[in-house]
Amino acid sequence: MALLSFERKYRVRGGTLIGGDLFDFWVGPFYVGFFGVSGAFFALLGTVLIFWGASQQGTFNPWLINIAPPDLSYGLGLAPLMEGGLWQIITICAIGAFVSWALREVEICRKLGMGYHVPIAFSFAIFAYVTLVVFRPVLLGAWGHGFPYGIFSHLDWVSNTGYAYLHFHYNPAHMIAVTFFFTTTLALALHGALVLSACNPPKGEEAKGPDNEDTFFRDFIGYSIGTLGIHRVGLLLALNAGFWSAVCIIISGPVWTKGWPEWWNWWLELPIWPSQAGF
Ligand code: UQ2
Repeated sequence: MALLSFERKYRVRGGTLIGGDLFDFWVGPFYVGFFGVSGAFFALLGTVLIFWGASQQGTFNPWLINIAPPDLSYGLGLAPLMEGGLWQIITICAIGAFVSWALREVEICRKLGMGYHVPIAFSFAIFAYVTLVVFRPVLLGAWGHGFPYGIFSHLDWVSNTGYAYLHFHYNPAHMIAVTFFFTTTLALALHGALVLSACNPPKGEEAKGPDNEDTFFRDFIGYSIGTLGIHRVGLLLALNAGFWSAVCIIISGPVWTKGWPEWWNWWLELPIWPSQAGF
């Protein structure tokens, strides 16, 4: 559809969640809405605060900037700006920006009469982030359990947190999450390769369609999941990757405080082993 007639059909009033007509407009190609304004506000404020924090610490080296959460001794209280308070405000800004972004997606879905799949998918990513910096710190009783905002510093946090449980790869939910991440890349590689192989032929050759795509996989493994189905599987795999990531970190500490390798002792304690039955 030509852009102008497309705009007449879809650049329509309504669908806003709050604010009514007040922010119901576009800036260039971008729909604004109340959540475009709130998103820009939180994103800008959070970014400015990161750079202001960096200036107070004396480095703008992007590898070394580090906005750390408060010391554990502050518990769930407020900390002075340069002792984690900045991290607390930036965390509020980040959550405000992420949630605004998701709700702006919802408003666009409503305008266009589409399903809410995209904002629901994004909400899983937000959920994983909030689990790291709010849910788990609250359950453990201190904001200091959140991760620091910095390139190397957050890597150090991941490493330290992993070693605190001796070997994080023995975390069963981590195993499930990793499996979903890998399967997501498998599915996307299959899908991307299949679509390009059919729809992007060399110059002069005709493009093939879904019949060829189906036939390739029926010849290959006796089954094709179909053009709609592959997207359902893809969404399911990706959402599960994010969800089990959140589960694997929320159970580390609040549920299980020992090393993860030891969790597997339940296997040796099953009543199927002679030693367990007293033989
Ligand atoms: C498919 C299909 C597509 C695809 C792909 C398949 C025509 C364009 C990739 C094949 C996918 C299968 C068999 C499922 C893979 C499942 C997992 C968990 C990796 O059949 O229909 O549409 O892109």
